Amino acid sequence: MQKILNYINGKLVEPISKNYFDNFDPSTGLAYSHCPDSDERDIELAVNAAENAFESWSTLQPEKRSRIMLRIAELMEKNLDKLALAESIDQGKPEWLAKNGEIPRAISNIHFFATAIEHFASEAHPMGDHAINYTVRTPIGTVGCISPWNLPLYLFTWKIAPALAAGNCVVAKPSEITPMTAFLFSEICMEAGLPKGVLNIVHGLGPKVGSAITIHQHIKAISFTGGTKTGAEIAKVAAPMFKKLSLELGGKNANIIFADCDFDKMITETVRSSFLNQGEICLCGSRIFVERSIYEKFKTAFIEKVKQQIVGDPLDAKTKIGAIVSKPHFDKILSYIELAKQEGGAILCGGEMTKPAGRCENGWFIEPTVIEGLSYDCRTNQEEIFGPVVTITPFDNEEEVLNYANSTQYGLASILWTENLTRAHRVANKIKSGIVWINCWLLRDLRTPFGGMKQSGVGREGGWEALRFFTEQKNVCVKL
Ligand code: TXE
Repeated sequence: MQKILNYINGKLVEPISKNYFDNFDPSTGLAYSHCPDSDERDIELAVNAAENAFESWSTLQPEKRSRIMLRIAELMEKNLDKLALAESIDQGKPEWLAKNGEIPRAISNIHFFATAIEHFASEAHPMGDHAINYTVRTPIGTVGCISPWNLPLYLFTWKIAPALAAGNCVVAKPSEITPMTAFLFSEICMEAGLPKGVLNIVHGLGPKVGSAITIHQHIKAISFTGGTKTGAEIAKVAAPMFKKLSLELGGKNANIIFADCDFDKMITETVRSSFLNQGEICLCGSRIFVERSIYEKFKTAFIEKVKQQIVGDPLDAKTKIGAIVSKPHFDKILSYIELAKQEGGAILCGGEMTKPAGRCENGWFIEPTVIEGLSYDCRTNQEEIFGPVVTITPFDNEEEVLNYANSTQYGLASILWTENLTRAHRVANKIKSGIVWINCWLLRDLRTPFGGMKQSGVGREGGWEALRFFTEQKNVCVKL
């Protein structure tokens, strides 16, 4: 079985403990590689390597850092098929999705920040002919990036790219559930000539490796994407140490459908926003609210389309919904379907695990599930399920649906479907989420701020926001 290795100080190395745990292919339910079970000693090595590399990396001219990062992006492009296949096997997502969506986006992340840093400017505030202030932005030092399992390389690169471009050295921890593409990425960094110690990737369990990053004195900032509970644990440790924190946490997003929407476009996109990547995207619209006058029409058309979604082998081009990432997560989703039934929900389609024939018969698959008849404030409608499960609920007016939409502890994203321009802006203005999509979903411009309100997180990623997060500012006031 293939052994994944840590990437520390420019080399692929075993964890100090020499311990590994199994890494599973969710489509077969079988272990297929070994992941390092690293601990705080490996983090110590990684932090030392990062500290040693910092002086030369942070003082390298931005265009030189940019050139190395662009070389990484080129090599990722060259390895697109290999990375996509690895992501699909490791995560369970359809290979076509990894190949057409996520890996290209991971490449864009590197490319985007590699070029952005060449245009990153600072501000000056002249005080007439009396004095001038200028603000310098400098890299922070060693920073920690902790990423999740749902979009493994995509979210990993989304964090490390701005951190590196800004001149920081990084200690990164991919999810232990999906470590493979970060490992392949470390090989690419070596081939691209990234100086040793600039990026260090330490694999292992969250409570061991993740918390060793969080607590380390020399790690000055932490960028984290994952569950809200984990985010709170990280904040508890990091805040009293005065670390900079960017937390991208869970979501329970509303998809609000008004009767005056473009119905066909809305149905197609709503299937996507419900079930893409098995519903394991923090931006999925898992609570669907439909204006009562089109509720029955919506229900019929939606269920018909959902039933056409093929659940099966992620490597099969016809598959729309692949495997659920891990056995514990599979069990968690099924337990929420049970909860929905107990809460009085009616399962309109799906609701069961499924076993595709052949190679995937022991994999972790769940049918796309649509539930109705639940109150907006029940647990099924308030807690993040993070799987192929949506609820549908009718509403009568704007005020009512805004109350439903804003009722959760989360505030990451929302989706609105209406052809009424005034209504679109009015509702967008009142909705409490960091991102609002009107008549579309997951249309992303990397320059825009990305992040959530309430318990969906703290801070924003993307564009200048990310480069600002990964730099310290200093104001210099000169008397003229
Ligand atoms: O995520 P965790 P889990 C949600 C989703 C899911 C739930 C739990 O609802 O069901 O979170 O998923 C590392 N200190 N999202 O448990 O644990 C961990 O190793 C430092 C939403 O798998 O938050 C991994 O690298 N780090 C989400 C990362 O944190 C720790 C994406 C995320 O894992 C740690 C994933 C600790 N104490 C899950 N414990 C999104 N918003 O996109 C774990 N980690």
